Amino acid sequence: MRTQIKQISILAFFALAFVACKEEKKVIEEEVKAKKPNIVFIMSDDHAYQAISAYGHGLNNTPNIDRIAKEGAIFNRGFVNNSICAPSRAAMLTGKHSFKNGKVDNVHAFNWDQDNFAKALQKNGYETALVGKIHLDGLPQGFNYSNVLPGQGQYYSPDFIENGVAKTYPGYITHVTTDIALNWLDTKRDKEKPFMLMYHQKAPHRTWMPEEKYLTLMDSVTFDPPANFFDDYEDRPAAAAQEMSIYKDMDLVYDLKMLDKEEELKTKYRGMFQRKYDRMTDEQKAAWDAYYDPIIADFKSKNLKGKDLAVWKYNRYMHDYLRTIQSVDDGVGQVLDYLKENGLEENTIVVYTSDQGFYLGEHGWFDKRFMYEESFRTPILMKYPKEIKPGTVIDELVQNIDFAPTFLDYAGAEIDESIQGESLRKLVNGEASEWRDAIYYTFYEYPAEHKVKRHYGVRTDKFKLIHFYYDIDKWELYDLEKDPTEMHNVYEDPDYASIKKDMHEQLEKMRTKYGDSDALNEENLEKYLSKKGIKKH
Ligand code: SGN
Ligand code: CA
Repeated sequence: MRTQIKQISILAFFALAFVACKEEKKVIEEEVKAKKPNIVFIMSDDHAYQAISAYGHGLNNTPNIDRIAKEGAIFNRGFVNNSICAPSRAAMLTGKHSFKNGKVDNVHAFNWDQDNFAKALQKNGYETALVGKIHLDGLPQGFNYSNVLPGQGQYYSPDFIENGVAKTYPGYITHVTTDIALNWLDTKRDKEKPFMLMYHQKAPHRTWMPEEKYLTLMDSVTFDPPANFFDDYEDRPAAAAQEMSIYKDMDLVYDLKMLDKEEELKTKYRGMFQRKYDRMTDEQKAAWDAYYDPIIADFKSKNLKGKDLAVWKYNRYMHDYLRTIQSVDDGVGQVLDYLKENGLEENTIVVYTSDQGFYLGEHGWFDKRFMYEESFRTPILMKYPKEIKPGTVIDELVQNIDFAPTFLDYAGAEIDESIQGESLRKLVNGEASEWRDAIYYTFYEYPAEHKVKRHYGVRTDKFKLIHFYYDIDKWELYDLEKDPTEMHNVYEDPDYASIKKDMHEQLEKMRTKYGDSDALNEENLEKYLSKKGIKKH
C-alpha cells in the first residue's frame, strides 16, 4: 500500500512538473512572440538600384547589401513619392505624400512638430536614434539620440550635429557614420528596450569622392553607356530642357576630379571642388593625387571631343560613383555582423533603401527628379528572419510612404488613419490578399538646378501617365512593357486612346484618394516662387 502511494505521488509529481514545464515553455514562447522587433533602417543617398548586384545589372559587386536580399526580400518595384532628397525623407518619416506633410521641395523647412514613425515608436517603448544624412533642418524630433550631417555633408573631415551640438570628425564620411551608428548600438542605447536605428549614409551623393582604399577599384573596367545614352528627347520637351546631361552639364573638375595643378582647366565649379579637396589631410591628398594626376595628364593630352568626350566622362563618373558605394557596402556588412555577433539577428528587421534612384547614363543623364523609371524607382531590400523567408521576391508596386506603417505594424503600434502608405508586412509574408494597382508621384522643385520641370503622374503595372506643367503643358504616356526605357511618348498615338482614357481616370482616382489637386499645386508654386524670389513665368 505504502509503495503504491509512493508510486502515485511520484507520478503525480512528474505529471505536475510536466504541466508546469509546458506552461513555462508557453510563457517563454509568448514572451518571444510579444518581444518587439528591433529596426535598423539603412538608407544611402542617390543609390541607383542598377548599382546593387542583387538587382542583377552587373555593374558592381555589393555582397553585404545583397545579404539582406538573400536572407530576406528584394523589391523589384519600389518607388518614391517625389524623387528628391528631403521630400522623400519627409514622406518616409510621416508615411504621407509631400502635399500632406508639407515638405514638397528641398527649399522649404520641414515641420518636425508633426507626427512621425520615430515619435510613435518612442511612445511604444522604443529607444530611437538617427545617424548620418537626413537633410531636414532643425533638431530631429522622435529620437533619443541624433548625430546628423548639416545639409548635404562633406566626404572628408565631415561635420556632424550631435544632439544639437556641432562637431567635426577626422576621416571619411561613410566610415565615420558607420562608427557612430555602431557606437550607439554598443554603448549608448538602453539595452532593456527594443531599438530603432536610422543609419543614413551621404554616399553615393554628388560629388562622388571615394575613400583612399577604393581609389583604384575597377580601374581596368571600361563601362559601356546604356543604349539610350545619346537620347534625342523626341516628343519629350521636358526631358530635352533638363540640365543634368553627363556630356553638357557634368563639371570636369567638380564632378570628375580634374583639378590640375597647372590650373588650366578653369571650369565653373573648380573653386567648389578645391574647397572639398582642401578638407583632406596631407596623406589623403598624396594618395588622391597619386591616382588622379596621371589621369588628368592623360586627359589633357587626348583633347577629346563630342561622343568620345561624352563616353570618357561617363566612365570617369561611373568609376567614382561605384567606388563610393563600395564603402557603403562595407558599412552595411559591419552592421549586419554586429547584429549577428550580439545575438540580435533573429529579432531585428533590417531595411536597405535610398532616398531615390539615380541616372547612370540613361537618357545621357546623372541626377534624378524625373518620374522616369531610373529615378522614380528606388532599391528596397528587407530582412526579418522571424517572418520573412530567405529569397523572397516582391513585384508589387510599393512606395516610400509604406515604410512608416510597416515599422509601426511590426512594432504593434497604432497606425494613424492619416498615414497614406500601407504596411508591407503581409505582402512580404505572402499573406496579402489584395494590393494596390497604381502609385502616385509629384515633383515641385522648379525653376532650380538641373531644370527638371514640375510634374505629377500615375504609374500602374504596365503604363505611366505624366503631366508636366507651369511653363509647359505637356502630357506623356508610356507603354512600360513595350518601351521600358521610356523613349516613345504615345500620348497622341490613336492606338493608345482607350489606355490614355483609363490612365486619366486612374490619375484622378489617385488625386482624390490622396487629396491632391491643381489648386494645391498652384499654392505650392506661389510659396516656392516667393521663397526663391523668382517672378512667375
Ligand atoms: C545638390 C547637388 C545637385 C542635387 C541636389 C539635390 N549639387 O544641390 O546635383 O540634385 O543637391 O540632391 S551639388 O553641387 O551640391 O552637389 S538631394 O539628394 O539632396 O536631393
Ligand atoms: Ca538624394
